[in-house]
Amino acid sequence: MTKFFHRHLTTLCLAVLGSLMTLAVNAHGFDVGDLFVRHPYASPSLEGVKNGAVYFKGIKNNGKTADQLIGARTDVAQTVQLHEMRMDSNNVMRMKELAAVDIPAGSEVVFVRGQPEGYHVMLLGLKQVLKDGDRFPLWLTFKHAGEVKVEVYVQTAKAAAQAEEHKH
Ligand SMILES: [Cu+2]
Repeated sequence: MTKFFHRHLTTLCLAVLGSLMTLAVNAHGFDVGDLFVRHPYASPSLEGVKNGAVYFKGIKNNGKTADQLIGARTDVAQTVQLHEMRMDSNNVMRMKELAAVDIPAGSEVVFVRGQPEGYHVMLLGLKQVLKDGDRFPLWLTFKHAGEVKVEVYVQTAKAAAQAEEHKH
């Protein structure tokens, strides 16, 4: 009886520990110079699908000078591009490659998934399937702050965002 109770308690403790760890991994970020890259994440990819995208909760510029995101690379894709998504006059989402994304001084630029308009880092020619729970490194290059290696968390889209998953 005591043994059973003890085991039960251990399971409970592990469960609590597990949820604390989940809390800890839900928020992650990377500093580079005056910039803070908040929570890089990507959608899981399906077998045979060659494209993916990386998002950020935001890239914040705590400095007094504007910066620009000018490039990105990762080993999981052949080509990485900076993309802007915009709704055209026919309400069709269009994706455009950008040479740079402005990160103005004192502000945070949002790169979240599931928004009709915004930015993302496009992964073209995926070399591996991105599975929920996977992590992979991504290098971001900023004009002034330089290069930073961030860790991208692969995670399933929230229900509300799923309809917005883009394909191209
Ligand atoms: Cu794209």
